[in-house]
Order: sequence, then structure tokens, then C-alpha cells
Amino acid sequence: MRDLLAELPAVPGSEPIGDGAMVLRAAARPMADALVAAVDQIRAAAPFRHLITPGGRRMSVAMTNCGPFGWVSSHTGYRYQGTDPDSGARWPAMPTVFRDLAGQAAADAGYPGFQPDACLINLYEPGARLTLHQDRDERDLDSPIVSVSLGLPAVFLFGGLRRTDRPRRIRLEHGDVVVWGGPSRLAFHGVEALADGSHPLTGRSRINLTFRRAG
Ligand code: MD3
Ligand code: FE
Repeated sequence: MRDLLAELPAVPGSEPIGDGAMVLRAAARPMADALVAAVDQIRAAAPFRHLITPGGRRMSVAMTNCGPFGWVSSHTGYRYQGTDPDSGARWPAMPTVFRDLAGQAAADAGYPGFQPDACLINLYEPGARLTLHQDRDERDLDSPIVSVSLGLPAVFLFGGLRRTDRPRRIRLEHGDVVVWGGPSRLAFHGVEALADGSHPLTGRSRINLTFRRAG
């Protein structure tokens, strides 16, 4: 795994996409099989589920978590917690391949020493989308967020610090890693409805890992 991680900075196509945000194109491809296999282990212990927003709507994206803290939503609000509300058990441990990739990507983007304590895993099936929102439930808003896209491509909406700022559309493909730090950390963002298709590793779905420092 060391050797695979050492290749990260050499992957071409990496570019800043905003103030403090950097896309590392295809950076997770070398370990994509291992990432998907780890997600399979995690989902067996903590299945994907459609959370309910505080407003009472069922999210079209299905979610689970690994690591010390997991993000959950219900009619009572959003929060990070150490246990899966469906089972009462601790979230599955964060696999070493997850932690190493997130730490290396953050360092490559200029944020050394990133040690995520939460990994939210999003499962998109055709039609699933995420409306524009900010991520501000984490206690540490100075740490970046690292996201890893696997499977079907999606159109990511990258807005500004105000909900009304018109978002840019950025295509995220299998293996792309994005690091969101500095001013972009609090940018409004979302994901357009997933187009139908099939991917050899994930079938008719997209999986997105987001690493955070939440606790
Ligand atoms: C920019 N997930 O889980 S990942 C989320 O593709 C979320 O599943 C999307 O937004 C997905 O909250 C986007 C990229 C991402 C994640 C967090 C961010 C971009 C971000 C936080 C601040 C700014
Ligand atoms: Fe988000």
C-alpha cells in the first residue's frame, strides 16, 4: 500500500478548483478494488439506509459510516455520534486503506497531518441527488474534508459561501479525490441526480467516501 500511495502526487490532472479546494484526478484508482471491498465489509455490519431529514423527508442518497464518529440525521436533527442508531453498535472501524488515502490526499493538497475521525459513506443509485447544503456539523471546521468518488460518474455542484451563489458543475469520476479546505470548507455544494449506467466495480451505483474531523 505504501507504494500505491507514493504514486499519488504523480497522477496527472490534479488542479485547484477553488480557494483551498483541489481535485486529484484518479488518485484513488490504484486502490479502488480495496476501497470497494472495504465498503462491502462495512455495509455488512452497518447497512446503508435512507436517513430522514429534520424536515421529515427521506433522503434519496443512502448512507452509512465508519470510524469513531458517524453522521446521522433524524426528525430530531443532524448530529455525529459514536454508535449506529439502527443497531446500537459502534460504527465499523475505519480501514487502514481509507485513513492512509485520506491523509496522503490531504497532505498532497497542502493540508498535512489530517487524521479523520469520521467517514460518511454515501450510496447513490440512479436518480439520487444531494441538494445544495453546507457541512458545518463538524466540531473542527479548520480541518479539510476529503472526498473519494467510486463507480458511476456524477455532476458535483460547487457553490459559494452564500446559498444563492451560482454553483459550478464539476464532473467527478471513478477514483477522483477532492480535498476541500480553507475558504471552500464552508462552500455550499450538492450533487445532481445520478444518471443511470453501470460500472464494473459498483454496478448501478456511485459510492462517495467523505472523510472529516468531526469529534
Ligand atoms: C465541499 N457529499 O456527504 S463529496 C456530503 O458526492 C456531501 O456524496 C457529496 O456533500 C457526495 O456532505 C459531495 C464532496 C464534498 C464533501 C464535503 C464538502 C464537497 C464539499 C464540504 C465543504 C465543501
Ligand atoms: Fe456535503
